[in-house]
Amino acid sequence: MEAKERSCDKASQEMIELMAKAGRENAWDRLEAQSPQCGFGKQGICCRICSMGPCRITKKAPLGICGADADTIAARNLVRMIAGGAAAHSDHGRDVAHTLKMAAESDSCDYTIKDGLKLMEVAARYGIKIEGRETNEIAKDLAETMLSEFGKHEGTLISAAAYPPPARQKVWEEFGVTPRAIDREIVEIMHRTHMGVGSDYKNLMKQGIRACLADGWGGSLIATEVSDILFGSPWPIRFGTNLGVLDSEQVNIIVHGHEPTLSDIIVAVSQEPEMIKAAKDKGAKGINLSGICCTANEILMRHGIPVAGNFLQQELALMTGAVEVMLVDVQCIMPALGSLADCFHTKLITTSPKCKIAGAQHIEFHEDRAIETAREIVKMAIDNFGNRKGACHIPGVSERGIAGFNTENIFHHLGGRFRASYRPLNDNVINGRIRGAAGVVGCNNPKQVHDYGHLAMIKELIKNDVLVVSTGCSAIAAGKAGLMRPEAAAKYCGPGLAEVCEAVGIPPVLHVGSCVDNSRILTILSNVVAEGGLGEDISELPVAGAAPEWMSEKAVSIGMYFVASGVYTVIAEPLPVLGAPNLTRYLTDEMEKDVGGKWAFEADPVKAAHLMIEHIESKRDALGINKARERKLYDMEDRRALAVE
Ligand code: CUV
Ligand code: SF4
Repeated sequence: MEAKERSCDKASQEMIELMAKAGRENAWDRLEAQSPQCGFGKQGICCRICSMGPCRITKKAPLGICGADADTIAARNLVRMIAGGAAAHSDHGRDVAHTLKMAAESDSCDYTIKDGLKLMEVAARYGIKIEGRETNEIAKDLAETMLSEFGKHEGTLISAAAYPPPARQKVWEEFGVTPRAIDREIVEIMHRTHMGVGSDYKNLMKQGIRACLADGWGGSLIATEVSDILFGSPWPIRFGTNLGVLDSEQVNIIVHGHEPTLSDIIVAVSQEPEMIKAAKDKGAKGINLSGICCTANEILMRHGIPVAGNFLQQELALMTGAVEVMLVDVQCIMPALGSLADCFHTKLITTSPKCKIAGAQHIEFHEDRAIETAREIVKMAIDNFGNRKGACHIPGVSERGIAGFNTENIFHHLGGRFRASYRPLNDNVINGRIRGAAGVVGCNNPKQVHDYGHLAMIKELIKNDVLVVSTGCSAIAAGKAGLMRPEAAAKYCGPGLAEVCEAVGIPPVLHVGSCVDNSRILTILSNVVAEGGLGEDISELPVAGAAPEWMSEKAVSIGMYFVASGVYTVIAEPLPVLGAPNLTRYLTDEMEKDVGGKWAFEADPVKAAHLMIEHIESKRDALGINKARERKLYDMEDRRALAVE
């Protein structure tokens, strides 16, 4: 297969070709080796839950040995995916909450509270007394309250009552899916899907819904809120992205994975004058830190650290031969990196006790000696600079853009400096300049042309005046394609969206962070509802979600919490349920009656964008904000007329 059929990203194509020439394999090669993939797994109708099996559903054998049918088996498999995804996000949330507790309890901790204002806001939402109290006391109470949200035995999640619109909370209450404790919902999935517990696919899905809500409005939200408190809330910031941000003349350190805790300290340590001097002593021009996947997004949002690439570029980055250290924490790290790093001087370093990889060196990271560990790792990178084998091969491809938007600052811009509220956004949606908004998020998947799904979909949406917010690897794809430059508005947007973007100087695709920061999209939607004029519930808003290249269990949990929050969500690779007709109908249709949102599967990103646009327009009709008017294409005259209005 040609490089062009694997990725639409120039830098990646160059590296894919280089790998082919050098006879080194990557995820695309392994996908070919795996093809054809198992049809039973793909359709979700293979069960390995007990040792009477494995059972798979065929015409001849429509039931497993225990009598489970296709819907039961596929539903159990799907909610177990949600358990995996929710666990990953939430365990991350737990760790940052624990770090907050450490920071609050000790003055000598390497972590401090960087955003006191956000601390107060979040503490107030969690019902913690603020007046007349020291920052550290408040932080300690907040951390402890949050930590108890994971395993408490009574009540429901505080955040599930403190953040979403009241109408949304009522939907969950009536349907019986208000999340209780974060860990509890995940454990209950594992219980309910054990051999011989429930077989009713709808009842299984109900627990999946409750668990994903505990992720989006619980574990992920805690991860985001506490990261802002500890590492500082993002603010619009310029950045560079793609493999061209690597520099052959500097010591290159790449951080990869998902958590900000160590990487944030690495940012500080890599800028220490002694470290830079040490690098220069070794003949390097300096230390060049960059990131991959969501660890990248975390330090991009807060420090403007360049992003070397997204998920499918992790192997390609090593292939440059220019990486002294690739430092990984957790999630989305390919085991393949171990043997690939061995071909170069690159040191692959694992840091979490949860994540050790064959071929990697393990330097365990503990929050109580964060700076010490970070210095050790940066020094290793510096010492490794002289060990490069042969010439580096760095593609000369990079882009620039603006990132750093969040729930609090996103519409500061729209409102101008003196009118920081969601009002201007709502007004622009109501008057139709902006038709609605879409969250385009999620991974890469070698089954799709790398980045193409994200870019084709996003371009189609903004062309039709739909504002896009993005996270994760999707945001990185958009950044690499120049869609996060403010100038992209004039080039790609419809007249209404272009006008709004140009007037306030924002790009048409807003980077709101990492995958746990999808919780920012939930809180943005809550704020839009609260601002008024667009209905009482998230399910009434002219918005839609998509993950055009998803691959991880986290993406399933994210998609499901958007759907369960009332958002129509389109993905390319279908959920593994197509062998289960009733479950498929439930997810793509009937579920909307229960929670206000539903799934759609559409492989073509442009068609998928139009499904989203149709949905947005139908919500506008329902809101009565689509005044009877001829839909027509705007020409330059119209644009000028709009601009002086
Ligand atoms: Ni979660 S978006 S591959 S890294 S989950 Fe990982 Fe962020 Fe997908 Fe990308
Ligand atoms: Fe087969 Fe039922 Fe066991 Fe699954 S739980 S492997 S369907 S017997």
